[in-house]
Amino acid sequence: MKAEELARRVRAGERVALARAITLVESRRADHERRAGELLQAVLPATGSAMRVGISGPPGAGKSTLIDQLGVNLIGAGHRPAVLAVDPSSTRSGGSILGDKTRMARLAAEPAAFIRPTPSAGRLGGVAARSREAILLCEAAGHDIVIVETVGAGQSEAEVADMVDTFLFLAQPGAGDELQGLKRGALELADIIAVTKADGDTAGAADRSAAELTAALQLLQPGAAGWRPPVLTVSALTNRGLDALWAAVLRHAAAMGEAGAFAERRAEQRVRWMHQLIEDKLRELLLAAPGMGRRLAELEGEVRKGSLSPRLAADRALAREPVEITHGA
Ligand SMILES: Nc1nc2c(ncn2[C@@H]2O[C@H](COP(=O)(O)OP(=O)(O)OP(=O)(O)O)[C@@H](O)[C@H]2O)c(=O)[nH]1
Ligand SMILES: [Mg+2]
Repeated sequence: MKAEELARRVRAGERVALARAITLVESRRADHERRAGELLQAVLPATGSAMRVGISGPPGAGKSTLIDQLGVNLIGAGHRPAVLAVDPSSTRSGGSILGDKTRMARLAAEPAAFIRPTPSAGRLGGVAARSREAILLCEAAGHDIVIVETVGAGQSEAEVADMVDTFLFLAQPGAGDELQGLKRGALELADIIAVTKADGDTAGAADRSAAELTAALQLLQPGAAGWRPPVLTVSALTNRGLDALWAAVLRHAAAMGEAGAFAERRAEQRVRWMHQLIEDKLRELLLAAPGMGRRLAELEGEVRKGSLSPRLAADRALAREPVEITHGA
C-alpha cells in the first residue's frame, strides 16, 4: 500500500491501518524506512493533539493492571486511549504480551482502545526508538490519550520520559530500602508518583511508602513551572484513587500549559529525537561500510589484549589514522 493511502486510512481511524502503520515504522528494511518517512510526513498535520502519558515502575508494580482500569475509566468519560507497551523483554516472550499477559484484558476488548506492544529489544538507538513515531500514528488515528508503559529499568525509562508530557511513576508498597533505590533516577523523572496496591493487606504499607516518598521528594528541586510531584496511593483492583490520579495528570498538563513549559518540552523532545536519529543513522552507515565487521573485530582483539588504546582504535575504525605532520610540504 502506498504511504499516502495508508496515511488516509490511519486518519480515518481504521485500526488495521494503524497497526500496519506502526509495523511499517518499526521495520528496518530500507524500502520500509522510506515509506515510513513518507507516512509520518503525511500524518504530521493530524498529530500533536493527544495527552501523552508515560507510566513506569518496577516489574510487577501493577502498571498494566492500572492502565487497564484507568483506560476503562477514560473510555467511560468519552476518551479513546491508546496504549503502547514498551517491553524490553518482549522478543523473548515472542512479542505476545497482549491479553492476560499484559493484564489489560478488559481494555483490549474495548473498540475505543488500541493496545500495542512494542517489541524493541536489541534495537539500535535505544529501547524505545520507534515508540515516538507510534505515538504520532495513534494521534493521527484519533486517539486523544496515548499511554506508554515501560518497565522501570535502565534506559527505557528515561527514553519514555522524554517522549511524553506527563511521566507517572508507580511504586510498590515496600520497605524503605527498596524505595531508596528508586530515588535518584526515577523520582527525578517523575511528574506524578503513585504507590500501587493500596488495598487489603497492602493498604497500610502503601500509605507508609507514600509518606516516605513524600519526604524524599522534599529534597529534590521543583521541576518546570515550579511543579512538585504529588504522591498518591491507588488501587487498580478497587479503582480507588484512579480518578484522583487522572485529576493530577490534568493538573500537571494545565500547569505546564499555562507556564508555556508544555510546548517547550515537546519542542525540546523533537530536537533531541532528531539528533538521536542522526546518531543512529551515522552508526548504521559506519557499520555498513565494506569490511567494517572484520576491521572492528580486529580492533576489538587488540583493545582486549591491551596492545591498542581504545582511543586510537576508535580513530582507526573511523579511518582517522593520525597523520604525520610534515613541515614545508
Ligand atoms: N492487591 C493488588 N494487586 C495488584 C494491583 N494491581 C496489580 N496487582 C497485582 O500485581 C501483579 C503485577 O501486576 P501487573 O499489572 O502485571 O504489573 P506490571 O507493573 O505491569 O508488571 P510488568 O509489566 O511485568 O513489569 C499482578 O499479580 C496483579 O494482580 C492492585 O491494585 N492491588
Ligand atoms: Mg505490565
